[in-house]
Amino acid sequence: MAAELKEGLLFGICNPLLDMAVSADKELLDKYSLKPNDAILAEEKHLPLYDELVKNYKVEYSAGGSGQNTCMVVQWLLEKPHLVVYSGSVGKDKYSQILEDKAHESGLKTCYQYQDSYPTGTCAVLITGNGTNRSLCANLAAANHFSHDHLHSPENKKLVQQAEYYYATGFFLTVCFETVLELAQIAHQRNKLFMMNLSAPFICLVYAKQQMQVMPYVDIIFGNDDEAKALAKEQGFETEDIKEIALKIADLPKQNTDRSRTVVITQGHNPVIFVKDGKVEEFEVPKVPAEKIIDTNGAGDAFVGGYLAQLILGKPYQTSIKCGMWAASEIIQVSGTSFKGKKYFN
Ligand code: 26A
Ligand code: 26A
Repeated sequence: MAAELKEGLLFGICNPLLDMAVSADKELLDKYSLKPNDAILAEEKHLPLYDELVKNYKVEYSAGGSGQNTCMVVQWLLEKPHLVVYSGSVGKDKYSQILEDKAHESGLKTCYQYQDSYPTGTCAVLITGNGTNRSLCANLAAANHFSHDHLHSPENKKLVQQAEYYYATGFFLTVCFETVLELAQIAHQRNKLFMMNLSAPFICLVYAKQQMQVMPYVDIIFGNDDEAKALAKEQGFETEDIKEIALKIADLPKQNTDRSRTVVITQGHNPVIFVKDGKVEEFEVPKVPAEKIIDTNGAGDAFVGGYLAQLILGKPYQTSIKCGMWAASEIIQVSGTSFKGKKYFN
């Protein structure tokens, strides 16, 4: 089946980051005013955190960045090399080499922009609660210097124009809104699916304006319950009920009215909420025994990867959700955001 799939059919964009994961405690979270489950941008006050991790903790370094995680999962599941093209900005250093090696090992085609004067971005991953909580604090560095013209070279333009599916994380709105909007408009003109992730509560709050400007182009939106609640609060939905919120997100203005917006909200071990054509459905999450959970870092990204792989194969959404849950359950049973080697059989 995968043999018939065309190279470059999914184009993804996000911040490529090297994850620095540690097993942490409340004291460390408190010291840097971090919540147990969150994803934020590092501010001035967070910068000493990275040195502190290196000095006082056992750091596990691994390829991360939300969008690259998702794109690699799609590659692992569909196997044929270069089905997915991924872009974002990195430095010319050891860290970007790790990210690139990992990406290429998965079969992902990278279309990185390389920065001369900035190091590759990193993300502190503080694991607490026996693996069930992860606090992410990203120091974007080179990733923040992605420039809009990167995708305008003849070579990269071709990569963008050949895609059948587009995926941008909400995280990338903090870096280059123009590029997200342009990809959304290209997808629209070409009548291809444009998909996004809410990515983090702060995106739904601080970047609400950009998020709402691009939302009319979004055919499928992914997110978790915390993000959905943040969006609901910011948009004045006046409800904290995830199903109601999901229905309202589906009903936000849409450019292409020929197909409705699909909304997929994950809630950790609680059911996945799915909205399509004005109908809301719940999907139970298979239990993962507490002793098997190593860390939930990347669970949401893997879910999206599993979902997209089945979407690309033309499978019904029920299969997409099942595969998303399966990929997420694999990720939470390993450290980091990789599970290469195992295969999903429907
Ligand atoms: C702009 N921010 C805050 C971010 C991120 C991010 N990826 C892109 N931009 N903050 C955390 N991540 C990544 O999310 C993955 C887990 O879902 C981490 O690098 C981690 O691999
Ligand atoms: C934390 N616990 C107990 C969990 C999970 C989980 N599945 C089982 N137990 N936390 C996350 N997941 C899976 O990852 C997706 C994205 O968060 C679920 O499939 C969830 O939809």
